[in-house]
Amino acid sequence: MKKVITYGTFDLFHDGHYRILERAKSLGDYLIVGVTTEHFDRQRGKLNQVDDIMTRIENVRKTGFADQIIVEDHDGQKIEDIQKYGVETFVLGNDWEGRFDYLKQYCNVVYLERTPNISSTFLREDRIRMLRLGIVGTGRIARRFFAETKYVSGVEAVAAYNPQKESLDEFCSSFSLMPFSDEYDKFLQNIDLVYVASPNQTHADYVRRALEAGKHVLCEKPMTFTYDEAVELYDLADKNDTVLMEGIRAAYLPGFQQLLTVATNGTIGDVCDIEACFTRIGDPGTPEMSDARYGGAFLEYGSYTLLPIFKIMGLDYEDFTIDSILGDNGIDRFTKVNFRYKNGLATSKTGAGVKSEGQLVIAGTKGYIIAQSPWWLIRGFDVRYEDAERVDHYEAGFVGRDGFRYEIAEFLGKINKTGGHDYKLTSQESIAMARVVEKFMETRKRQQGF
Ligand code: C2G
Repeated sequence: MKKVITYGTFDLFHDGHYRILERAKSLGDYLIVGVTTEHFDRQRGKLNQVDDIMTRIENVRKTGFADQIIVEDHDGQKIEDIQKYGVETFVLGNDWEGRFDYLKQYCNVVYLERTPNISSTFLREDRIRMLRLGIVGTGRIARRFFAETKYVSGVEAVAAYNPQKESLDEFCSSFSLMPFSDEYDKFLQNIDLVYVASPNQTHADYVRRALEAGKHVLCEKPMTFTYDEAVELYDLADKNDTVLMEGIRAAYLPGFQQLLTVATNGTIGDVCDIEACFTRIGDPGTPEMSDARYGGAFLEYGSYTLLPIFKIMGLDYEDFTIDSILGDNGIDRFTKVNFRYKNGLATSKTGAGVKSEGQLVIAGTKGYIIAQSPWWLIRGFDVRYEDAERVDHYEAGFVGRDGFRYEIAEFLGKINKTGGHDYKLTSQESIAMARVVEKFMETRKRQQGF
């Protein structure tokens, strides 16, 4: 029997998919079709799928060409499948020409001509309106963010806002955006959604005004400095039927989702302790290194270190304490937050102008998870046990440099209601973080003698 294999996402099943399956089948007498999981697609940078995997499998089945349908969920699986199923011919469309030539040592590799003028991307864009994005703040992070918007379909950055004209003009002329240096309301009229990346102390006000104008908002962390304000903003978003999301990038990366699964599925037993550390020695002039009111270690990095703690241990802690060491300029140079839960402990450690091992360690009764720096841009982690010889390594890469595209895709998924239920970073978790931020601000103020 001559076995042929082909793979794909097969999202919004269309004629191009039908035709490749038809031709693949005719190259042999038994066709195996590998349908990708959402997790695998996210790792390889396909972020906007509409159909879930069962729908995609069903659509392949309905063509009648597939004798066997399998699921593709990891890199390197093609080599395994070819050997496991005794495949003679591997088929893919010629948009992949050359990319799978390394499989020639196992079987024939055939690239068939792609059906012109049809693709899942066209169909997706047809279904969803192109959304206009405005960026508030034009500093370092906004630049990195802008670059990643190009990789998410359905959104286009069109305008930027910054009261500081010089920075604004430079940003807008490099990226061909409409500049707005005053008249925030007018800026809002030209867009559908906002990314707020201005200085920390300005976040909440920009967010509120955008929500009031009915715009969807993605805001850099920390979104607010107080619990009440966080509640108020999420309520406002609800009331106006808009999406509000705090931009804690780590939450949206595929590797972080995998880490959460392994931390909670019994692999390491009961979780007893979490230690999350993020430190950086930045440039002396940057706000995080010099702004005693709104900069410093915890405000800059604390959202990251609180994230795994709240995701894994939950929000029902019994108590928490905060301790900081201040630098000469008044910023918190190093801050430790200790949580006590009924059956566990957790520590967040952040440093600005201090360097420590930036790792995430999750201790359990059967073993522990260790994710090395930069675990907030996670690409993999280890599980270790009492038996030091035994180490399970998990790889969960992502495409792009900064992980922004996963956050943007999540934001769009929520707006277009294609992203499913909100679970990666819930409003309750974001509000719980604001409570810690509020207490931190009070503690630091007392310590600074303000
Ligand atoms: N295809 C085609 N004509 C089109 C569109 C797609 O022939 N107009 C083919 C693709 O070349 C691919 C198959 O249909 O062979 C599935 O396409 P996608 O669903 O886009 O999946 P893809 O990302 O190409 O998956 O492991 C996954 C594979 O490596 C590729």
